[in-house]
Amino acid sequence: MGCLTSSSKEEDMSIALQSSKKLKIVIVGLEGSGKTSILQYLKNGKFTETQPTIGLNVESIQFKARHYLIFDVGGKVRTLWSHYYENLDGLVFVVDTTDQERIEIVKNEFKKLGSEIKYKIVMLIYLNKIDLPRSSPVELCKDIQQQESDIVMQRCSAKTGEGIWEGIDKMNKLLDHKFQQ
Ligand SMILES: Nc1nc2c(ncn2[C@@H]2O[C@H](COP(=O)(O)OP(=O)(O)O)[C@@H](O)[C@H]2O)c(=O)[nH]1
Ligand SMILES: [Mg+2]
Repeated sequence: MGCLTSSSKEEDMSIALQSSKKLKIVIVGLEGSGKTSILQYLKNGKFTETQPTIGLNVESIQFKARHYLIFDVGGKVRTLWSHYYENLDGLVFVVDTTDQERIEIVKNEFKKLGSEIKYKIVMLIYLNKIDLPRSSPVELCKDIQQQESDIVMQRCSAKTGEGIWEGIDKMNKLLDHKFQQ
């Protein structure tokens, strides 16, 4: 028969408590990187053609015992991203691995996150579009502020679904650690 120690009971209790509330996640990334496609995949379990996002998409999704409220902020006006950075439980940063032309912009935007988000954050970086032959490896350097944060990376394709659930699972595990502390 299984036996829980008091500390694991407390851990289970704290996970159960925060599972019942919706966790706020924001997806950012350059326009066309695949943010809405990833969100649609998470919502519908399959790829759906997207329209350019004007303003904001918000979806509520459940993964394991956790409820996420995910904000997909249009990539065109990048200064708007920071309006969503308050009280975040996690941030998803999407990179188009086929877009070599804008890779320097991606690197700068990633670094900027470090100075704009002033607290330790759980972050998932999706390296998207790996189904395409021109997909190449991407390296991102952390800003000093980001050294503190918990960051995981996942190669993925919103077209085939490869890596999409693995990414959320990695972020979910980081959140388990965060709420156990
Ligand atoms: N081949 C491929 N195309 C993708 C992938 N993710 C997104 N796309 C396409 O890239 C374009 C932009 O995607 P979208 O999700 O609207 O990007 P957003 O502007 O970041 O929301 C669309 O034509 C998508 O079908 C992917 O993983 N593989
Ligand atoms: Mg979009």
